[in-house]
Amino acid sequence: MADALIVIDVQNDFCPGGALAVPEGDAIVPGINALMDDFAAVILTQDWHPADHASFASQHPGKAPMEMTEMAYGPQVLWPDHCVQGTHGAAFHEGLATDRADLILRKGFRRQIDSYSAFFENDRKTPTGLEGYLRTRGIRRVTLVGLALDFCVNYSAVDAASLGLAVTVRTDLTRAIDLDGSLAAARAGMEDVGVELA
Ligand code: VGL
Ligand code: ZN
Repeated sequence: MADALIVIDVQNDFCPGGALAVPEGDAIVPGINALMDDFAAVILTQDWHPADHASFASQHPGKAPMEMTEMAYGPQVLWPDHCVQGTHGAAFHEGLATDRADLILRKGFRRQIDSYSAFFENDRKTPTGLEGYLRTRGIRRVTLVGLALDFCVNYSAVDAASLGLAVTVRTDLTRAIDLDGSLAAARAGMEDVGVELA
């Protein structure tokens, strides 16, 4: 049975100095690189937004980053502009061993829908295609690492479990944003659906 390592959003904007910096986001890079050789498949995800993405507070007059808004699909956190397509902030951290990746999956490219998960966008319906990729490669077990634990790693892990994959999150190779208790909620939510937090 083939196992995949899914590396979530290890991009400059989520590392110290970036637009949506996760504390110590860069500290996990050497450990992620070292893990890659243990897996039959390595998949990198890349948050990849148009400059006018609806998840950006800048698109909502009177709103500030980290406030909430209502999208067609429900509540949505408003973020600082980040991971804009083609920018340095959207590029992978320069230390990440990107050559080892079999697949680079971009997400969040539809202006009206954010996409935390590597499997389904935030409307919880629009697929990214990753499910089919894994299935057709015969991959039934995935290990997740990357940024941020309480948003994109969390949503990806819960979706992977809901698709029947065996899911491990190497929490030592993640870091969190921790917005209003989001980290504790994410840990509990992952454990509820059988994600192994290692
Ligand atoms: C992420 C917020 C907005 C993440 C992406 O990678 O966790 N968080 N876009
Ligand atoms: Zn984003």
